[in-house]
Amino acid sequence: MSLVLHSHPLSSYCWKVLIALYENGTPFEARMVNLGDAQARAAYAALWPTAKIPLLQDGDKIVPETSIQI
Ligand SMILES: N[C@@H](CCC(=O)N[C@@H](CS)C(=O)NCC(=O)O)C(=O)O
Repeated sequence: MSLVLHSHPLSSYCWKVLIALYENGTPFEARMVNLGDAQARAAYAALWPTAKIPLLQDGDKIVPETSIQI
């Protein structure tokens, strides 16, 4: 199953994880999260209650916190 990175292009925390994924050549699907949109934020908070980005998803497994993701 492929990795999904929930992120936003303007978030430097997301860049931190992207750098590691690109450096390792790890395949992933990028999904943009728009935390400024109430509906999108609520949908994302259902996945991860703190609604912080980025979030790495590996099937049913959710990995928060950039240092852990790397
Ligand atoms: N300690 C977290 C920090 C993540 C974080 O603060 N992300 C910011 C974006 S750069 C965020 O989600 N801000 C939205 C909010 O706090 O509502 C990590 O390393 O993943």
